Amino acid sequence: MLRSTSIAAVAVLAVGLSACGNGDDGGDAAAAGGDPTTSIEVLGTDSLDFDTTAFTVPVGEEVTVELTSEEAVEHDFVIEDVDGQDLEVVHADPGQTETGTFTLDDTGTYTFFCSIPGHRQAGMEGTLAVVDGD
Ligand SMILES: [Cu+2]
Repeated sequence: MLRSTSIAAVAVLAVGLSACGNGDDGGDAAAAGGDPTTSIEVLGTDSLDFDTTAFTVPVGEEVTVELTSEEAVEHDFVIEDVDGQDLEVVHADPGQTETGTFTLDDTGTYTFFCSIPGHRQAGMEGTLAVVDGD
């Protein structure tokens, strides 16, 4: 009797854990990219990196992206597959800071990248988590 009771308890615990994992995408994303923000600042470096590669933004709200390109190389900030198309938010020439905006109407995890040829392949991409603002 004792044995079957503890097996049942383990089963309940396992169900609880997996339910939590399935419903917690927003929480995981927030942990990766911090609290939701409507103001993103990102630096594209001359060595073909973004200085920050994870952001969390609220769904349905306008988000401002301030992109700075370091001295020698131009960069842009493109969100992959927004309603089936890549969305270019902002482009900055070398040494310039430019601002663009976007609004995403569906929660989920998107990928952003730099579309200048070769840059994404060099590592210029990151994760954009879109979460319920609450
Ligand atoms: Cu770039």
